[in-house]
Amino acid sequence: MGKVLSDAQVAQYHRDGFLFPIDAFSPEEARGFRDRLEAFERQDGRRFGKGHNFKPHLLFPWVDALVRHPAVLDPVEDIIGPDIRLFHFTIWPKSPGDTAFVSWHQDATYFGLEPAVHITAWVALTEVPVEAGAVEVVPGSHRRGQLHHAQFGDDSNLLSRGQTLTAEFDRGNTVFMTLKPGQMSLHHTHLIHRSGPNLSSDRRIGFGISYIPTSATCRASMRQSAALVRGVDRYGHFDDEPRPLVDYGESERAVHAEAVARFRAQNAEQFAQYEAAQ
Ligand SMILES: O=C(O)CCC(=O)C(=O)O
Repeated sequence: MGKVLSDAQVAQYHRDGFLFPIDAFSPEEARGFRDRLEAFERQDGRRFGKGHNFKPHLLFPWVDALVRHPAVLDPVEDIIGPDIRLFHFTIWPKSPGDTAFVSWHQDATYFGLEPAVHITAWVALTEVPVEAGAVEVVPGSHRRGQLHHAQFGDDSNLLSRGQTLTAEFDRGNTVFMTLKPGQMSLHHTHLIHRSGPNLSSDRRIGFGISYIPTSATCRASMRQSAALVRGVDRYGHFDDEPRPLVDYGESERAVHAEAVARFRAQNAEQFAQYEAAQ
């Protein structure tokens, strides 16, 4: 038995590459998160979306608190151990009726992490039924390791590089990770997954929070930053990121811009190396 997951759940994660639903927050708390996010969107005059959806935990103290919340971190710790850094964070919003989708992919493809032990906690801020474009996964596919991807330009694809799996895989046995507001799923960095457009009448919003054990390294030539969210770091592979003190403050925006620029640079480098190796 781990902190919160049973031995059977941990074994299930290792066998299938995903686990859901996990109750993290109450529906009221999830509504509160959504309200704060949407209040900021109104104030900012734009909605979160592709190109503008990375690392919000560096901008907003309430998001920083969420990514460190035991309800999220305890199940993560049960899988990757007690010393945890937050490597990446993507807000995944889909409006009703728009064409936004996510192509079949494995998260590890351009992350350059070694070993590939990265895990994503996907926290639902809204209802996520199948028709809203729930994340669809291929059970056990993480055990195949890194598979071949190619880049396809499509503005509706929420993946920044439009990376799409080209390897063959079994589509006959997929699972939709449907969630209620406040629930979350966990998935492995090699798990094959995607999501379709939102055909429901409400927005579908998820926080994709990607954690690594502090022992993991990143191959990038530019040193990366990653927030230490639990435990201690005996390795020093990443620079720390300061925690935000006020919503969208000037120094918060500067820290965020620098961290995102570093992430984009490493992502571009991994992509170039990946392409050159094909
Ligand atoms: O939210 C989505 O539709 C896709 C999420 C995803 O690809 C991820 O969290 O890795």
